[in-house]
Amino acid sequence: VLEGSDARASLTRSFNEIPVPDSVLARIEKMFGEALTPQQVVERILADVRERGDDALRDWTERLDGSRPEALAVSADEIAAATVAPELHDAIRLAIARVRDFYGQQPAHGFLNHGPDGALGQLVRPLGRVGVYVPGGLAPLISTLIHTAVPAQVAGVPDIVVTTPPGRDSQINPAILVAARELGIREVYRVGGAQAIGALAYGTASIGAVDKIAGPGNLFVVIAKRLVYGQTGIESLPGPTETLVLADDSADARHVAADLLAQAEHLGAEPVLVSNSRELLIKVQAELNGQLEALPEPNRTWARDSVATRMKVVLAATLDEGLELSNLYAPEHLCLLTRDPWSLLGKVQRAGGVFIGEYSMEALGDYVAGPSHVMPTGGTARFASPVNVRDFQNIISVVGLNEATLRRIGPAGAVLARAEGLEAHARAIESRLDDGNRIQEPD
Ligand code: HSO
Ligand code: ZN
Repeated sequence: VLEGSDARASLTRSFNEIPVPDSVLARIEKMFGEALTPQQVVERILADVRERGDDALRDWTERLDGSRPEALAVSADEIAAATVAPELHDAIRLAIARVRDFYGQQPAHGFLNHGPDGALGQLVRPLGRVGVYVPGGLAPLISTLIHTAVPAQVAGVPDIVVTTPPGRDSQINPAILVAARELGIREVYRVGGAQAIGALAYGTASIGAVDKIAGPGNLFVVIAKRLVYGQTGIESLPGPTETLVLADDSADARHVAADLLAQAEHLGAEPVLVSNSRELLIKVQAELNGQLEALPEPNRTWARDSVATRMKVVLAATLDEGLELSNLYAPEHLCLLTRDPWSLLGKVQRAGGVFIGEYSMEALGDYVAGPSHVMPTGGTARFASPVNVRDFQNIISVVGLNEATLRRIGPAGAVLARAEGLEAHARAIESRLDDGNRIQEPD
């Protein structure tokens, strides 16, 4: 249990030091025969995809995911034929409808103000082509496809393509295909990891380059997104997930433990518990052990790894101090399980999402609450936001001034231009100011 300055130190993060588990380094060394950093591995993969296109995608998929898909694109027939149990199909439809409804409420329009100056404004235009990365591997994240693609669709993006790693049989989970079909997405590719990010950024014969890549991924995907930024847009850098639960003595220890475990079962997750009640911390510890043992495999192993290696438990002097620590940590999810959680909302400064009270568990937010579950991780909530409609739009500034305004503000423009030593700028402004026949005195 951490307190005071120890708690502060432990909750202070630096995004430049993404923690790399020893197991990942060992796997790299085994695979490449030398001790490379994850970044060096990603650089190699990206360079290869850039150079050899589809062949590089097949080779890396074979090497890293254990299957060699000849056709990288999932065919229209496969997408049309995919089926899931009716109950799951209904749940997919409900999730899409609720996320769509939520983002329909996000203001996303431009403005053009005609006034005495003439007109000034902003146009808002959807991006043309967006790539959605859907993590595969241990859990096929159906919901991540929905929670990334829907805000892009609400923004009006006409072309959305999905990449996701195939299973060992080269297939994509049918539920991902059903969700894609329900969303009206027609391009789905069987490729994941850094190689997928390379394909989306540079384009290959099979996969056309995109304007922006969205969606979460593992360490290699996050590094690849950082490296291709500029070649293409990046919505944010969501990586391994984390939840900070702030609870007081009124919280039900069973719920607190359940919420922490729901997060812990994600690979690489970091569960954090902060409380001003030592009794609650003790109760949660006991609950956590019991619930962990009751989980089926392989979830128990995943969750135990997160709890044993990354979980942090903090005893705060007061709830206010707890919230201060949370703002320092900038969690992806902040769950408020306190007597009066709404009273804390005004003090929340940095978090991806706030989950208030016992009926708003983060797990519900992962699926059907409404806001996208793709939220800033690793402390990036200091400067980044959850995936939203604005991520998929460009703003275009509009300047349409009239002559009277030019006369009024033009001389100041010319003065600034000369102060910058940019004579041609000053003359471009004055060429119109000097034109006494055309410009009328303002009335
Ligand atoms: N909690 C994860 C998202 C997710 N959970 C998808 C279940 N499926 C990161 O926010
Ligand atoms: Zn989750």
